[in-house]
Amino acid sequence: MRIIVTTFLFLLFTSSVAFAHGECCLSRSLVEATTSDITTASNFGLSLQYEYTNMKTIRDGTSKISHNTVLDNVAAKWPTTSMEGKSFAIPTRMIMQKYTVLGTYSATERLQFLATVPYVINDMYMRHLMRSAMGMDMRMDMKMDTVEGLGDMTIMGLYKLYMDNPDSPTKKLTLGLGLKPPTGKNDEETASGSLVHAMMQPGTGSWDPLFLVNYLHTFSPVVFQANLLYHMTTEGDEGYEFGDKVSLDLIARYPLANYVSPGIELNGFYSDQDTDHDGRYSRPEESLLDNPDNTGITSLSVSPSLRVEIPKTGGSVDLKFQKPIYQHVRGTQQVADWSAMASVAWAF
Ligand SMILES: [Cu+2]
Repeated sequence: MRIIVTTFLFLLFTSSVAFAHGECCLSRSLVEATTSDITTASNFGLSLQYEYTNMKTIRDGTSKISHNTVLDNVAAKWPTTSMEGKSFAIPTRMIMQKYTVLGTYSATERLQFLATVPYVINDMYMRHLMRSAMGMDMRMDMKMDTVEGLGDMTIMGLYKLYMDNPDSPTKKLTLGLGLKPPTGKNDEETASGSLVHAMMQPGTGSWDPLFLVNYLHTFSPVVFQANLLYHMTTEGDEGYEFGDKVSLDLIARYPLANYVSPGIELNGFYSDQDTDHDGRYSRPEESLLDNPDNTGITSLSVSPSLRVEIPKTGGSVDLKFQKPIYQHVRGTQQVADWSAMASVAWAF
């Protein structure tokens, strides 16, 4: 039973779908972790997860806007001729991949520690609009060099404040306090020597506290959970400060058969506007992405999931698909169209 519960916890924990810094956060895995029964795990746990996020759509507020319309609007504001010419770049597609290793350790019946270590691979395709000094316009598509590396890890302590039954709680309240140290690089540069977009960097450069509240309630056989995570961002060492992030996840899981559990989630997410204190990442005249005015989002997503336990072992496999159903952005931003996640977990 312990093994199953632990596995269940891991699955929840590991069924994380992450977006770019803008749309979601590195601490996303923690949300998933704490929405699981991970807090009842008795020993150690380990999991490896893979996430794939596809971003293509550009939104202006809540409306979709085509890539070329964004460029048309920029071109319309430029002077017909200018001495030095003009250029403006927008993202046309971004693919974010992330591998995360997650470990948990139960210190006491009520206190548990967890840590996540991500490795990120970010690819971006962009379209450039250029106007020559003579007033000739040209559009050109290009792919940026891949940015990859260790991301920001997270460590967190989880304390079970209330359980109706310590052995197999049907009601449980958990509080979490965590820290995200800046283990990922945030000063990756392009071939031309300028800083890569802040949102595309593997790390943020900041030490951020994390606060979490999780409530689990079982209406047998369905397990419901509500998870609230507040990621209080601080200024990074390069002067860039990502906006504070709040996520609220509502989760229902239904054990259909012995080893199979489908689930459904509603994921609410809010991210405040970024601030580029020293202006090192900002080039608002030349790039849609490098402009803190185009940061901050409110979104709502739906995520069907499926967990399959490997019989007679502490192992399990989890699959999840996340589809945003509402996105409101500040300014004009590229948003996530969908994400997919797969993970393998072991409980010991
Ligand atoms: Cu780019």
